[in-house]
Amino acid sequence: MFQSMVSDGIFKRAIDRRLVSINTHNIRDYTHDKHHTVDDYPYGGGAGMVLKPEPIFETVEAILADTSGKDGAKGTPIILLTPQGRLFSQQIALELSKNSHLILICGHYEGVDERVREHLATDEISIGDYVLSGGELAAMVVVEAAIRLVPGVLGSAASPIDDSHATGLLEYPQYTRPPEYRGWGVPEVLLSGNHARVARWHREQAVIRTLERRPELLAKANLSSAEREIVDRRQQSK
Ligand code: JD8
Repeated sequence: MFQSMVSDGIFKRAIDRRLVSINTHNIRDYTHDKHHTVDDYPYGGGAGMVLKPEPIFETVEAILADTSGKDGAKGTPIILLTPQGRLFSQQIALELSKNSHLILICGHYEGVDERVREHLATDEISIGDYVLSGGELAAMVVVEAAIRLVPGVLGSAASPIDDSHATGLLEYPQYTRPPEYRGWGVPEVLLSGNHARVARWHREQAVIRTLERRPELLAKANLSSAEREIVDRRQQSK
């Protein structure tokens, strides 16, 4: 699964330029028995299996031993992906992006022995309130959101500072040619060539769209007093 992240797109470019690297480690390689056992029955009974602590501790300790000499490796976050973790956000992605190293632990199908949370993980993250079969996709979401905030990864064209959720607002509506499609036009202001008017319209549309779809985001957004007035006026007329 992780191979798909590194084999194309902006990450391949970032990896080729040595801005970032992604390594995967199989806990099965850190077992000592003939069957490479990574799971066992839950104490006290119940459905399913539980990932044993030893292979997870030994995998993470091997990674830490390998990175301990490197710059910034001290205090490397050890993140367990779990539905019980704190809810992932752009703010958390930004915090994580400032670390030189991150270790993510993802189980598949099974739960993880509680001692991994208690004595190994430094952080527990969930990517949302829905059920996945494993932590891999969640780890990929966290890695993707954090990596694109590493300086230089996106190049100069796209700035993550302007991203929706970085501004705290949803994106404004976008259009491209043709100017009329099946009778549906493009807002006149976008064809006007007046950059100041266009910029005002973008910002206003972002505020209106956020108000209509995700009003709870507006509490944290940085709005000008004029923009606050747009919001207040619309909320009163409802
Ligand atoms: C890690 C195993 C599946 C856990 C039965 C089905 C995150 N937002 C999120 N939703 N789900 C996960 C997630 C699910 C996981 C694992 C993350 C490892 N499962 C199992 C035990 C109980 N379910 C997630 N982040």
